[in-house]
Amino acid sequence: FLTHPSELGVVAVDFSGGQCKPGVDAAPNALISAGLLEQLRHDLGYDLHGDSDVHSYNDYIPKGVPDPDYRGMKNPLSVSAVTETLSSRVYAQAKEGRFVLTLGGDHSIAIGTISGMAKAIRERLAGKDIAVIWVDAHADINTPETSDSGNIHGMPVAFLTGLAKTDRKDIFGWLHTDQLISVNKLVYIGLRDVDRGEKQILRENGIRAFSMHDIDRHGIGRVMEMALAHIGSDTPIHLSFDVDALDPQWAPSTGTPVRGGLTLREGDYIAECVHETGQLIAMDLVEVNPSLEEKGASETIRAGCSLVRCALGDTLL
Ligand code: 5AB
Ligand code: MN
Ligand code: MN
Ligand code: MN
Repeated sequence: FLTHPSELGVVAVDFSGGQCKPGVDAAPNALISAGLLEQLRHDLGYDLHGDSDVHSYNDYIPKGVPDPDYRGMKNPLSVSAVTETLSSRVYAQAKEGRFVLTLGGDHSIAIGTISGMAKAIRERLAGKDIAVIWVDAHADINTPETSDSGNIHGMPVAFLTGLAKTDRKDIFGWLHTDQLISVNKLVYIGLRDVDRGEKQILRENGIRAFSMHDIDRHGIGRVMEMALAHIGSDTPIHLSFDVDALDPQWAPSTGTPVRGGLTLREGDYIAECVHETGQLIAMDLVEVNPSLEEKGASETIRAGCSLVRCALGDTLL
């Protein structure tokens, strides 16, 4: 599905407005300083394009205008403006036929990355839909109405599937159907903290989800077989990896940690399996927050680097 499989469009998004804790905006720099891009270039042989240093997405936040809550959403204008710009930057990289690697930032940025990929692939591959594998402790499918927190990082999937909409052009009204994904091509892995309203949305839409319970029962090997079988071999895959899918033992520095998560090896295994399909076209790594649980920050960053390397084909042999 890629015309230049060894070229990487790197998008570094220093944005934290989808939630309330500062620090997640520092993750792209921390990951890059830890040597991630150098490893991809030197050890894995990728040609890097895009942002090798961090371009500030905060420049796209509308200045000098208030950003009041809208239908309970916090920072709606800012998140909408940043993700709209991000969407077009991801689209531009994907149109070149490159793999797109996005380093977040909080998970609201997936509204930009996935919409950009969906549109580019539809244009490049005669209307083809992309599939999304969402690895997370959370389902991030709240609508503004079901969300208790109002934090948009808990809502990206609702906007991307068209389950949530607004009639405000400046609040995600820029999302058009060619940028949306189908609920049938969405698979969750690692869920363990899903809100009541989200459970109803998952049920009503028949969305495929593998919770930690399923991983305990079947093992990660069988779960990956089932997840990939659901997607099928003819569909490009966007992997959106929230570091909080990992157990806090491996990734303590994140805004909404939940105990009982994936081991680092299970996380790496998910990334390796998706790589092996040859269908992977994009990855997001989000929710690393080096300023939380500072003693664990370097471990969390190391875990994040490992997940990205595995998704991009780092194998022992
Ligand atoms: B994350 C919660 N469901 O909506 C909400 O980290 C948590 O991107 C969302 O997965 C967590 O606020 C968002 C309670
Ligand atoms: Mn999460
Ligand atoms: Mn998330
Ligand atoms: Mn989180």
